[in-house]
Amino acid sequence: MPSNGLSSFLAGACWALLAASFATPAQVADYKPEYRLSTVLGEAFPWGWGGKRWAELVAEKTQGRITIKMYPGASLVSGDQTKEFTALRQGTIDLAIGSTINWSPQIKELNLFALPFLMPDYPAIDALTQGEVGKELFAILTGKEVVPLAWGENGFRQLSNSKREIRLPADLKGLKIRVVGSPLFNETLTALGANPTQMSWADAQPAMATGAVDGQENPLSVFNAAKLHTVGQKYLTLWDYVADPLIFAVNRTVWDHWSPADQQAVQAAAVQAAQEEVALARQGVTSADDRLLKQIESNGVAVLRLKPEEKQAFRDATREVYRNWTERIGIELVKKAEAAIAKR
Ligand code: X2X
Repeated sequence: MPSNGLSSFLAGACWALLAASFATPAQVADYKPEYRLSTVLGEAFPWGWGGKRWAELVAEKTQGRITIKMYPGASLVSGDQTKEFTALRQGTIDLAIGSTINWSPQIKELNLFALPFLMPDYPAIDALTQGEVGKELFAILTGKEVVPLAWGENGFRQLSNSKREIRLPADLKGLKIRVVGSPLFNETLTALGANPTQMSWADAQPAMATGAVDGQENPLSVFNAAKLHTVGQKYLTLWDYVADPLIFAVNRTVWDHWSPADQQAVQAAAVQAAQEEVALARQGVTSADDRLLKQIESNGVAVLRLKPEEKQAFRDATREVYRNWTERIGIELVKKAEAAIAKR
């Protein structure tokens, strides 16, 4: 290259660099100063911890171009967690980490995880979320103006109440149990002889404190961090009847106005935060590591571990509900899920 050719090449390169450095701020100028992330539970819970972690990793990976602020308590939808998905879709919420239960009124396929006794253990959850079923569910969300990025976890939901030990369906007879979200929960608890009543998480705690309801079902991490023993929940049955995964997702319009590099950063941050969040959600609640269970017991809660035949009685009593909801969720999808679990 002749020397004047070289200098004009260098000048050209300088201009290109300069143009690029101008292009970046111009692009960032139409970014919002703050993106609002909705969660139901706050930082004391794995769910809210995961939200904080996502925000932190996004700030790091985008060098501060994207700032996420977390709004726990589903406060962006006035606490009505079953409206979260609609708000995310419409853009009132920019990002969310939502439970499959809370989004199932809008996406019937997400009821899959609430089919009673579908998933016996953690590998079963993973077989769904990390396999074909998870991909299919994400495709459904993508068709609804939402960009799903990663699967987190609330956890296996255990049954607690203030009245008595529950070992068999007959023990549930007439107990008022708070449930959330989908009518599937109403039908399951009704089939077991209980008297379910739907309300948001915000309303659930006062309802337990006043005795308006006798019991509830939530993962042990939630039971412990929310200190449900202080609102009369003295009996806890470990029955693993359903588990709710969480979905890390972004509103489509918000996603589309980010640069490809920032989209990639937000996605990588979601995957990492979700992985760490799932590990945290599973801490202390297994036979190998039962620290959380010990803590709950030390608070005076009677923790009941069911014998296989006792668990089977709950399973038998909910078979009809399982069958009915298989049709509503989609027979193909449920069959695919059952096959993935059998192969785990
Ligand atoms: O409301 C509940 O029970 C909770 C916190 O677990 C969910 O948001 C699904």
